[in-house]
This record gives sequence, structure tokens and C-alpha cells, in this order.
Amino acid sequence: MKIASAEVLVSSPGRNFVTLRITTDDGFVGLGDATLNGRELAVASYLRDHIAALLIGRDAHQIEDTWQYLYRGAYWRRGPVTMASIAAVDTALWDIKAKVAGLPLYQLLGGKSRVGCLTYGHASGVDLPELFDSIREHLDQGYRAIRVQTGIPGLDSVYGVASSKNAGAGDSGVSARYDHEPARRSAVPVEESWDTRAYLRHAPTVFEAVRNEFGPELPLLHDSHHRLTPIQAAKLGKSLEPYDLFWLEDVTPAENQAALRRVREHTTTPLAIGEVFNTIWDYRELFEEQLIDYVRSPVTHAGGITALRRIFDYAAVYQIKSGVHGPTDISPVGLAAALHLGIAIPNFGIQEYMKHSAATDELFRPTYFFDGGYLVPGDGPGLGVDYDDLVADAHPYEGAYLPVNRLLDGSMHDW
Ligand code: EZ4
Ligand code: CO
Repeated sequence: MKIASAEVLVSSPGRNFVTLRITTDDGFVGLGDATLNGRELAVASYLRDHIAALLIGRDAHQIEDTWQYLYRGAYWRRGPVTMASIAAVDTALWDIKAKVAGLPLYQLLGGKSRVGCLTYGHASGVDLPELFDSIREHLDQGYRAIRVQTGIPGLDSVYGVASSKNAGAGDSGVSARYDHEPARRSAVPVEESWDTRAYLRHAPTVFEAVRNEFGPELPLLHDSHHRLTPIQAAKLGKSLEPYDLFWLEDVTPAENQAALRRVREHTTTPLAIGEVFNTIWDYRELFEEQLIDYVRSPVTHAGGITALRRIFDYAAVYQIKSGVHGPTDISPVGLAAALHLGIAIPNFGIQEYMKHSAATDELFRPTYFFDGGYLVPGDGPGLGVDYDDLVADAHPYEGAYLPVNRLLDGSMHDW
């Protein structure tokens, strides 16, 4: 069974997606997600200009060998563009293998270990009343775990707050955010503002109010989005301890894994990190020193199903669980891959879930479904996701960027 074609498909059904479609000489079709939010065309070029031709004629069954060929063969290792490209090839080949077997992909990964993947949804608001409404809305939809992000008094626009009042803020004069996600269609990034001291004072008051309103049971999560120094992160973790978070995410920038040691010394708030990591190597210190509790890598950015399964197995040795990144910039192909893996592995933790737009679902026709707070992968052969070229043609690529972040004195800060 040889690979006959590898097409790179770029479309924008409400937001941009890069999809790889591999077809074999006997007509099997597999899909892989290669979406890198705000840098989509770099991955499209890597796949189109440097990988597609290498795949033609290869045995579509040789997933591991193809992974090693692309990873070792690039010579230039790791990095988000390379690893998203390899991820797309790997995912598409797993999709094909499962279709050839006539089985849903999770069966090839060991079969179901649970009835579904527990998800968390994103509640947010510029203030407490708006936040409470958002939490109630999510509970009504069936979510059993909730990420909480709010506005901060004195700041115009803050990461993670999908609010009509927040949309269009910043000084770049661009369109509103889409899909409740921060990337906006614009020629240049929107600029947001940040004040760490105001955040550190405000965050515990928000969680206290949420616990008072919604009680002690509801699992609550929070994302600090790489903005703190180790000692600030330690302080935040400590101040949130009374509110019993499920996790605190990305407290420090990802480049310096050793920073987590300092945080860990001071707080028992569980930590999640890794949505911007690319490989197993990024986790080595964090796992071996047990500095984190949850792995945030998605299939899409960590080199595919082959590579992420290896990361999860390594994590399991240290009682660390999965907590896969699942914003809308992970396409339905990437989400489906995460669900097949998540339902099979022994150390599943939680899956992030933001519903895609209707146009996105029309294009990809996912067969996974949301039921009572759980996501369940489709039972048909393969990943259970499609790609409708006609729908895609109606949604051409549009440039979009994630925001940048400045402190109140104008200096650049981590976004
Ligand atoms: O900012 O997916 O936990 N979720 C996140 C996301 C990321 C975006 C970047 O593309 O941090 O909202
Ligand atoms: Co995050």
C-alpha cells in the first residue's frame, strides 16, 4: 500500500486550519492536522515544499519508520513548524491504517479504557456577574469541569476573556475576535496590556467568589499563560490553594523548565504545562523531578499520535496525566486524534474542549460527540473526520495573528 498523493489543504471556516490529506494507491484517505495558530503558512510550506514529494511511493503502513525518517532526516530537530508537519503525516497514516483495519483508531491503540474523555470548558467574563453567567451556561451544556478567566480591574483586554465588551479592544483597529479564541483576522497583531501585580491581587478574589457561588465540588482550572516569574507563580499557586484548583496552567514561560522547581517548592496547587512544547525532550526534567501534574501537548504540535503516546507513557511512570490542549485552533482532525488516544491510554486526565464553529463542523464532519461533559470518539473506521473540498473552497485563508502583550509602561511582555 503506497502513498500516491499528499495534499496540503488550507482553509478558514471561521478560523484558519492546515490539513494534510494522504491518499494511497489503493484509494485509502487519511487526514492530519498541521494548524499552527498565526503561523499557518509556514507549516503549509514545510509540508508542501519539503515533505510531500518524500512521501510519494512510501509504504503507508510504515508509520514509525516514516516518523523517524522525517524527524532524524530533517537534521534540524524539533521546533513547532517541523513537529506540526510530522504530526500531520503521522496522524494521517494512523487514520489510513485504522481504515484499512476497518476499526476506529482507538482499537489500534489498545481499545477503550473509559467510556469517554472528561472535558473542561472555558468560562470567562470581564467581571463576576458575566463570569457567573458563563459558568452557568457551561454547566447547563453539561460541562463537569470549568476553566475560569476574568478581566482585571484597570486592564482593557485580558487573555482568555471572550466577551463582547472585550472584543475589538486594543489599538490596532481590527475585527472582533472569532471562535472565542484570541487570534484575530488582522494584518498585524492586536496589542493587549498586562499588570502582574494587579493580576496576583485579583485572581484569588475571583476564585473565592466562584467557590462561594458554585460550591466546593466543581473542578476549576486556570491559565496564567506564561506571564509570571517563578516566585510570582509560587505566590499565585499558594494564594489559590484554599480554592482547590484542578490545575494551574503555564505559570512560567516554557523555555526554562527548571523554573518549575521553585514553583513546586512553594505550592501544592497542581500544575499543567506544555501546550507550546514540541517533543518528549521538553518534558524530561519536568517528569523526572515530578515538577508537573498534567501534560498539555496536543497531537497536532507534538509530532503526532506516535510521539504523544510515547510522551504519555513516559509521564505515566511519574503518575503524571494527560491534559491535552483543545482550543479551536486544534482542528477537528487534531481533536479526533486526541480523543482516540485519550480514550485508550491508562493515564488520561482531562481534555480541553471548545466547540468549533458550525462552518468548521460542516467542513470536517466530525463523528465524535459531546455527552454529559464527556467527548466520545466516533465508532467508524479511522479518525472519523472528513474533509469537504466544496465547503473549504467557500472559506479561503485569511491572515490572522495572536495578540502581543505590553506592560503598562509599554515594554513587551509574554502573551
Ligand atoms: O492561547 O490556543 O489553554 N489554552 C490556551 C489557548 C492558546 C491558543 C494559542 O493558539 O492557552 O487559548
Ligand atoms: Co493554555
